[in-house]
Amino acid sequence: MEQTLVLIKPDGVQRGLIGEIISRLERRGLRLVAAKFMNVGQELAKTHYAIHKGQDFYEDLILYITSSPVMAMIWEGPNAVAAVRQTMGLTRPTEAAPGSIRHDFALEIGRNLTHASDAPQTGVKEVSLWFKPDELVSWERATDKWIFE
Ligand code: DAT
Ligand code: MG
Repeated sequence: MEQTLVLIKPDGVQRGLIGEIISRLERRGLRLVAAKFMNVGQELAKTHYAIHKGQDFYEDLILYITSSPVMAMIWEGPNAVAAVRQTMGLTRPTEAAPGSIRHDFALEIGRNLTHASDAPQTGVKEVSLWFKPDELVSWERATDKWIFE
């Protein structure tokens, strides 16, 4: 089953949007596999955002993600990566589709509330960066057969 890392970033946590965001992912039909509420250290932040090193927003990105706790989660389902990216909306909130989280709750690219893996292979990499294997819960929902074909 395809898995994706989802982070509710410090702005989402501080603004009390954890429940709202989890609720939208549940409603979409995705299945929660792991969750932890945590502070992000420098090392993890830099590894996670290594691809953006050298960009002019990189230092602010590291400051932002390490500034206050995040809610880190793994969600799974068919096409989980694409589904979650769609539910989050485009990176720049003013370009995000109406009804998406970034459209409905955000204004600025540097305060866009969430992170989600951008491809299945990135999902695999990010899941193992953020979680130990024994933190993942393999389970079946009573509703799975009505959501997963
Ligand atoms: P996404 O979070 O949608 O995967 P990304 O991987 O391109 O977007 O960038 C990671 C984060 O970096 C993004 O959520 C916000 C910040 N960011 C990206 N591009 C930016 C820019 N041009 N100016 C300021 N912040 C930016
Ligand atoms: Mg990204």
